[in-house]
Amino acid sequence: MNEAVQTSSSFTPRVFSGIQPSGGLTLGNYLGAMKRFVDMQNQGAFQTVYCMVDLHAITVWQDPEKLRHATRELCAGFIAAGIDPDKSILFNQSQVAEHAQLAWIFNCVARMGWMQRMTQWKDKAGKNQQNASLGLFAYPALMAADILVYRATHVPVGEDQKQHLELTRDVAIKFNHDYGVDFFPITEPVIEGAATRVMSLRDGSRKMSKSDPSDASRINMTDDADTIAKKIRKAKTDPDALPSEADGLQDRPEARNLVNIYAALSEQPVDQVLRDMGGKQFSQFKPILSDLAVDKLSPISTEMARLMQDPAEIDRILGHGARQARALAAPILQKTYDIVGMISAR
Ligand code: AQP
Repeated sequence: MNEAVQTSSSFTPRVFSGIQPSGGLTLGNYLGAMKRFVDMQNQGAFQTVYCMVDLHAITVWQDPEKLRHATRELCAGFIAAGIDPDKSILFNQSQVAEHAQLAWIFNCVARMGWMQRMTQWKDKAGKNQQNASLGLFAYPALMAADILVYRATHVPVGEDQKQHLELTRDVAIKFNHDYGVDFFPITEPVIEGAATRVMSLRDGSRKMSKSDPSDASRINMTDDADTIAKKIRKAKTDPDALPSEADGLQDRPEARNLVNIYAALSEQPVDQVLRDMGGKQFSQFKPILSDLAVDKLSPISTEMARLMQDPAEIDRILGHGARQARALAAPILQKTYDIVGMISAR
């Protein structure tokens, strides 16, 4: 074993996670990911590293100006939601070349069969896989590099990213095994809370997504109060009243979704929400949910709009974060190159 390589017991407790600037932030991104990023930052038990994964976003076509705008808006969203650039490292992926460099190594570790099994690849490539980008196919190897270039020990994500996290673990295990080292940690996914999978407001079987063609399917973090209220009012539901216990939500995906959103926004367990709301019709529950959503989301969207008035300041924050990120990533990449057998400049 390479002497310079630390063992897993010495891994610094470190959180990494990212969000694609592939459109505007949704309530799903906020509850499934960003709100929990803030919690982990504030717990103080981890060093926290958060990234706008612009290299991931271009695995499907992005208009360049819209991509730049979405990246700045996402950064504003992180800060408005409570990420403090003095407490967390906050940056965009393309400014830290080590992500792409480690991804190449992992392209040579991961197997074609692993990638072919990824449900996100199958969903996004659809029936026309031959015409999908090579980057979309290799997406999970870049994601493994994002995480392992910091030797992150914990990754908060929504339920949809569970399979990619498992692949990250497989990459770390295979790399460690192939080279006889204990260099990369076997990262723990952190998938917790009532809103690990926020569903579309129009179809309780589909994930709420920023790239869904229907704007009515999602709440955007930039939506104003009237738009939020209208989308919740029009959200698909069923004719029955809310149950008093969680069992009563079985086979009622739209009802379960709205209850989960309420539970996550109000930071209460689902059981408690149903004890309070059980028996109410949706005509009564939806306005209560709207008021809560507006109450929680409006301060964030107002702050995002304020931050977006000064794009130069956002770029400065991203540049500062990228320098901090590179300082962590560069020695880890260098050690990886040493392990693999590359001769580096001395
Ligand atoms: N609906 C969701 N419920 C809970 N968590 C969600 N996340 C996304 N949608 C939901 C979590 O948000 C983080 C960032 O996701 P991403 O931007 O990297 O990509 P994604 O998962 O593919 O999200 P979208 O909104 O569906 O993007 P597009 O439409 O571009 O593919 C992740 O932690 C994710 O789990």
